[in-house]
Amino acid sequence: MKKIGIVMGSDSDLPILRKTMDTLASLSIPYECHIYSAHRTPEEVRDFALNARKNGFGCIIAAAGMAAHLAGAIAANTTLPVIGIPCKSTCLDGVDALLSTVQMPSGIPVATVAINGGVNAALLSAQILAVEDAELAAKLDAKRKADAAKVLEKEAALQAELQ
Ligand code: RP5
Repeated sequence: MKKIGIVMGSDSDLPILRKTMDTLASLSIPYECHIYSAHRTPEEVRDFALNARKNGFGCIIAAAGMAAHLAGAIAANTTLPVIGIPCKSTCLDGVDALLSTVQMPSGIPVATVAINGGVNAALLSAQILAVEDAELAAKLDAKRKADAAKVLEKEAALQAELQ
């Protein structure tokens, strides 16, 4: 199976990426996780992206806050799918990072998930790998069924309480 590459702009983003790693681990998907910043370590970001395909990655998740250029900078140097997570930092509630990540110019796409959307980034990367992996697709189906069952249990508990 191809690996998922996870890159975050700062260790202050790590709590969000822990959810990404946990979700990938729950699906037995291999990943690597790195701290590289589009602004503070641009050379490392470029090298990672340029070599990602030959290094066995199938998809890259890039998380950053503030003027979040990390996902776009990675996407500029690879044709692997790139998923951007806008991270909420101290100002503007993460809307700064959301707009910086989602508003890519034509030709260089980034699939942007919700602000702090670490879980969905992992699930979307899994769905990308599952296009060519029936076993992984079956795991994703099973997870959705389990998630639905949990909601219906809560619904049943609520209805019992309200009677
Ligand atoms: C971004 O700036 C990082 O991704 C982080 O979300 C934000 C703040 O970084 P630190 O100042 O906490 O290192 O590049």
